[in-house]
Amino acid sequence: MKSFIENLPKAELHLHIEGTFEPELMFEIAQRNNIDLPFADVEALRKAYDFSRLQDFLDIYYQGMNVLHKEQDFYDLTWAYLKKIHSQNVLHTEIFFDPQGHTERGVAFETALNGIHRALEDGRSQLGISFGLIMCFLRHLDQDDAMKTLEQALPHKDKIIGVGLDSSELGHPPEKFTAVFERAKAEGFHIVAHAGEEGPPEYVKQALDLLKVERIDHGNRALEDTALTQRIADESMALTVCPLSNLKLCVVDDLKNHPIKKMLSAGLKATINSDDPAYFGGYMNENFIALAEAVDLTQVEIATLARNGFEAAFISDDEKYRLT
Ligand code: ES4
Ligand code: ZN
Repeated sequence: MKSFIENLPKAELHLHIEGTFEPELMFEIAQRNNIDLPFADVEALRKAYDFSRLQDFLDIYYQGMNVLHKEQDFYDLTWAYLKKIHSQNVLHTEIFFDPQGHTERGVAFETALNGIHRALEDGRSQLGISFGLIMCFLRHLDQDDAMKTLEQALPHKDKIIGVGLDSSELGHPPEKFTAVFERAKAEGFHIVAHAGEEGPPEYVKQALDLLKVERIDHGNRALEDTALTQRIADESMALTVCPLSNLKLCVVDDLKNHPIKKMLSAGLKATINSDDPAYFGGYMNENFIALAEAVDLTQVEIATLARNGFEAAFISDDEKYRLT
């Protein structure tokens, strides 16, 4: 089963590039930028990765990205991720970045964008990995701030394929961002949003009805609403599910209780993704393997989950055919 998963061609659709920041690289970049990390060493930092909810993680995640200042820092971060997934037979990746996490500390939008994008281009030419880049709005900030961020992206439509919504979910429903997503859609961006990770089914409905999402990031709590679950299945709306993230952030108490089989048997187009692999204990293969072992996935179920990743990707049918 392990080698079946390792050999399977995979597509990743839910990955925060700032969440791939391994402690070793974080210390290296902190040192060359003369920044003091509030942890003595790599081991002390890893020990802090003990979360009981999303916000516990986000506090450490934003602290970690503070050491990123130069374009090369963003390049190195992205290149390390691409090398890693290349070793795991990931052929296509659609990654998120959080521009406001950088612009609000004085790093230019283009510094982050160009560093990440240049590495993605090199990943395509040197490793054969195709990609899409999606920028997320931080939902704990207000809609005006998101709108300014969208305006910064407009000259870069050749590099950014979509917009998403992430950060603290509870208390920040999708409806807060209706206008900025309407604008983004009119400008031709693909639309996704985190919904139903910690937030109630109502937030998933708002993501569908108000933001007009094309995929739901996480979506676990949609299962609490039977009619909503049926609707998501009927619309072939993909869920980007993140098993090790769900475990580490206590969205599930045990991987054995992960709802992936319920999702599949309800007819939902579930995909498997790593979310923030440096913080949650694994990249694509580790997510597939841990989940398969915990809930006893069959080879057919594993292959379905991997195929769903390509089907739900923002690529042409020709490209899907080439990759699968
Ligand atoms: C995130 Cl797992 C998750 N949820 C919401 N926002 C995020 N940003 C980075 N990882
Ligand atoms: Zn996420």
